[in-house]
Amino acid sequence: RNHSDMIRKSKFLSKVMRHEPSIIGVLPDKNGWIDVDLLLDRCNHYGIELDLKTLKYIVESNDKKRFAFSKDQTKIRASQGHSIKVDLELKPLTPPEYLYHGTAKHFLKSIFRDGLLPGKREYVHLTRDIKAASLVGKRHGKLILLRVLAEEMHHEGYFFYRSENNVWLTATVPARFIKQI
Ligand code: HQG
Repeated sequence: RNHSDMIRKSKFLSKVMRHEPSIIGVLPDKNGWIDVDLLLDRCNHYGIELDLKTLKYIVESNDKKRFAFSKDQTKIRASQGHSIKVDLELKPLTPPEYLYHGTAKHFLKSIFRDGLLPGKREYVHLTRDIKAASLVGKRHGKLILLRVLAEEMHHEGYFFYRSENNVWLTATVPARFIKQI
């Protein structure tokens, strides 16, 4: 299999399942699920060649496990990162003491003024893994690593969720819970 072709298809699937299902004319259900056969059919019509075997390969080999099949394997969705409104049916959890968020220097002033905001997405994305946070931050510019006092936020009544692929999600992070590291 051609690696860069898999990456290209995986990015296309992220776009469809997280942000713009309408580009191929599918409508995810309220929990974000799309029928697998329909997805394959619509992708092929759109010009993205995809069969079930390749889709399964993309799901399994994805570096961040971005997609998940339903239990009965008939549906698929993105595990996090959505800008479309989806109910991922995540239960609130007690977070670890610290979570990390990678961002860019040019956002810092505004982050320390307004806190971390979800922007176009449904949630602010946080991780336990400093390395993963660094990679995310670098995509935006000169890397800045932020430590979020997650346990303290939790004690003050803020809700935390963890996606299927272990990304921590919360609505917003007020500036007083953020420390630059
Ligand atoms: C920043 C990856 C100014 C925020 C990761 C970020 C994640 C503010 C950018 C997922 C701000 C939004 C999400 C404020 C936040 N003022 N800037 N008040 N509050 N920002 O792409 O977290 O590889 O929407 O720091 O693992 O970078 O795509 O979010 O820099 O899960 O699967 O606004 O992307 O997953 O950028 O990334 P994004 P993100 P994938």
